[in-house]
Amino acid sequence: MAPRTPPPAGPDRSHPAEAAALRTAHRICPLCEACCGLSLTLEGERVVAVRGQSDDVFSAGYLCPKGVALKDLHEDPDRLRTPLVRRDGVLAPATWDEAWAEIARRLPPLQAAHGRDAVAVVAGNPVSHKMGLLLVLPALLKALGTRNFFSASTLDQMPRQLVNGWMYGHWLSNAVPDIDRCDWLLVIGANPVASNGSLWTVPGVRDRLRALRRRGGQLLVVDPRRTETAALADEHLAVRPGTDVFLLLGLLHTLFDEDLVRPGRLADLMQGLEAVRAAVAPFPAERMAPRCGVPADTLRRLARSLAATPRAAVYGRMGTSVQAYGSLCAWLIELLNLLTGHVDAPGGLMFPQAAAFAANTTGAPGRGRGIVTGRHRSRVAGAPEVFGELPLGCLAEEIETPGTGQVRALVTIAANPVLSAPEGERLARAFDGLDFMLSLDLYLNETSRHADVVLPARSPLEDGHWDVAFTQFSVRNHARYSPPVLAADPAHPPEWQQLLRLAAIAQGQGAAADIDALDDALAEHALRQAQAAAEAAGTPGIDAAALRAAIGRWRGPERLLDLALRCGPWGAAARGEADGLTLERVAARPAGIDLGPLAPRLPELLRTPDGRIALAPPALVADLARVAQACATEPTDTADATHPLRLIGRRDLRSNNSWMHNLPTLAKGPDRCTLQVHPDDARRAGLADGARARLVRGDQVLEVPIEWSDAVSPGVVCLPHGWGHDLPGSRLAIAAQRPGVNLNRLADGRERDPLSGNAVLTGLPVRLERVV
Ligand SMILES: Nc1nc2c(c(=O)[nH]1)N[C@H]1C(S)=C(S)[C@@H](COP(=O)(O)OP(=O)(O)OC[C@H]3O[C@@H](n4cnc5c(=O)[nH]c(N)nc54)[C@H](O)[C@@H]3O)O[C@H]1N2
Ligand SMILES: Nc1nc2c(c(=O)[nH]1)N[C@H]1C(S)=C(S)[C@@H](COP(=O)(O)OP(=O)(O)OC[C@H]3O[C@@H](n4cnc5c(=O)[nH]c(N)nc54)[C@H](O)[C@@H]3O)O[C@H]1N2
Ligand code: SF4
Ligand SMILES: [Mo]
Repeated sequence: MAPRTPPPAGPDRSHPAEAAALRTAHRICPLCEACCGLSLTLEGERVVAVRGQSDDVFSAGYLCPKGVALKDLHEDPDRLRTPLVRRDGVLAPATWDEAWAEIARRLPPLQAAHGRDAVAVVAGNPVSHKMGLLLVLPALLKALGTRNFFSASTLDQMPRQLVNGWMYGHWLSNAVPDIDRCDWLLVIGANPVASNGSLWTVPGVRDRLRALRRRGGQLLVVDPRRTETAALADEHLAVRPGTDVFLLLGLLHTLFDEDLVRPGRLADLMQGLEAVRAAVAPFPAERMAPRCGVPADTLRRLARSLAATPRAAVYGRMGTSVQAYGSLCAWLIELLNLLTGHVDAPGGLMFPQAAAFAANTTGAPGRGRGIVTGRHRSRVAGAPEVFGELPLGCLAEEIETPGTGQVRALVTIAANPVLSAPEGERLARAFDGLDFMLSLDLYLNETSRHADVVLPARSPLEDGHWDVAFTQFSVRNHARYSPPVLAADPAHPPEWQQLLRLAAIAQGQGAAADIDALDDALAEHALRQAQAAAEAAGTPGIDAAALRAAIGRWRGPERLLDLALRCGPWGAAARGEADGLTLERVAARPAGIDLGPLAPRLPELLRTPDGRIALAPPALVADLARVAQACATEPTDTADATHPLRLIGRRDLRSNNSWMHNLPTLAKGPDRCTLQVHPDDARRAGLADGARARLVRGDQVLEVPIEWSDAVSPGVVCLPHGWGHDLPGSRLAIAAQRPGVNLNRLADGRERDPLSGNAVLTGLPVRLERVV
């Protein structure tokens, strides 16, 4: 991959005095899944420049404008530096002691009076990027003991996790396209050139896609919009929003129909092939084509190419996930790859092997407990728990509906559901009805403005960093750790300590609990788990006393990381103290340690009870009944005459979900919150390019600027999510200047994929009206 580093506004090195005062620090970017290595130039405690770290073993110098904006984020005067506590209805700055005292005064009595489920937790997207949050959140959830746990996963990737779990035995056993060795890549419902990849940690993806084509490979994109990724492709297929299940069934049916099923090396590991054949039999390409808008001969041609190309992969993401058929889509995509022999094969889809924290790497190889869902259900809708979570689309009704188990208190952790979840306006009203709300956030924003106490996170540059989640989805195995770049105010506790203190309060230990003791208990717990995993794996036992002493130089998440590295596949426990990975050894190499290209991991990775790949999980096969039912009606472009258009989303390189809109370097440039409309539809509605229009769904109306664009298909309109920064009580001065509108006011929390609970966020039925 060729490094691509935009020229930063660098320091003047010709001036000796200035050059002497400068230092550089390596830092992994925590903002998106690409996990780029950045090189920061610092003068004292001031960030002077941000560049891509060209010798980074993983990202080789790539970065995007958001990485550069870490400087803006650090300096943003609106970023919270002290806690806020509501007094007489107003959120005012408070000391940490005052904030903890207020939480201790209000939270435990609510638990005592109304039960553990009365406190709900919402964890947002940045949790998966911060080791201090991700590694300590389980301790908080255990202390709270609530079933009402929600996260951004049910606005996003829960279908894929569920399918991973059912087929391979672990939620996070997620195969990623082995892009650098791939010759044919079908991208469905993803726009990695703008998003920088998802469940696929692949920095510099644009150059890697270009390289694929340069070596004679083919890139195909299935998307209702001709995206930045589609613009690079050999072929763009404009699928009708929400109809991928038909397209995928048409492809899979063709594999059986034309005798193209070749599972190859994995055939003996697979279980359920005949059940799949029977299940897809009613869905031939010719019958599916009119429903998805892609001709049958194209579907057949694609299926043949996939089967005939030795190094090929189908990659599906967001667009296929946030649909009513999200889990079916994830399953069918996996089947296409498996049945053509492209899983666990170089150039196809491969399973990363993370150096630390990967559950599919620990314990007995090749077999496990598998997953279960539905251990409990949401109180109002009866939605099943999946991966310990309830659907975020259920949160509003859980707060609003009286009765035993009603949610009366809420903790949001790096989450902004007022903008990112369905029915934002309703959620905001519901939050005002809570007895207590606590937000851990960087900002006073659309969600945290409802809180009674807001606890600020430190600037990311003040935390150490290891990607707990994304090393598990990376295109190459590697180990990189960044120590804190800048010193934090000692009075400002890191988030892991905030979570531990909160856990202590929830357990009745009060606000003055001994955090060091809780931290020690956390490490002891992890040590016991590591011991149990080693025993289950039958590997040489772990000497707990020696390990405890070895990791003792670290505290908090770093200690857990050192332990996980030592006990991981490249760790000192397996490879000896002299050669194995330890945090010290990783930290000594700021540009990272390359652990090589992805290597085959089946059957070792499997954690299903029978040690096989479950091709036909019964719940997924049964869910095809919904598709059969839909196929019983005539295919139409529009289901609803009053809402003839379909609304889809859009990501922009300079934006990140519902935040970062307050950072000057990202906020400049053209308005990003525009509604793209095909010129034919715009003319029909009498809407000029640049005009304002009313975007209507039921009784919800958004007034939006129109942007004519033939990148969207006729009948499709496209608006980014995460906007709507004009709500009173937020403190986001720059974002408020061009607030945009909240797309998710048009989403409906009841519209979900029934198996995973994932929200439907694409293909929303809407109409356009002129502003009069
Ligand atoms: N219509 C529509 N809706 C969508 C999507 C879509 O494509 N279309 N995408 C969905 C997806 S994929 C996701 S993941 C969700 C994301 O939705 P959320 O999980 O709500 O995440 P963000 O919108 O990124 O908001 C992150 C919040 O965390 C705060 N924050 C940032 N960094 C930190 C930190 O280090 N510590 C703390 N404590 N707080 C921090 C930010 O200020 C912000 O309040 O949105 C979903 N919503
Ligand atoms: N710059 C930037 N980067 C980000 C984020 C961000 O907000 N901004 N968010 C981060 C997060 S949390 C995530 S989860 C990832 C997501 O990363 P991706 O999965 O790449 O998500 P999107 O970029 O939203 O791409 C989804 C694509 O699906 C298309 N689509 C919509 N409906 C349908 C449909 O019915 N069928 C098909 N086939 N396609 C459809 C959309 O037009 C869009 O091009 O990005 C991450 N990276
Ligand atoms: S691509 Fe993602 S990880 Fe890389 S600099 Fe941009 S935001 Fe950071
Ligand atoms: Mo996401």
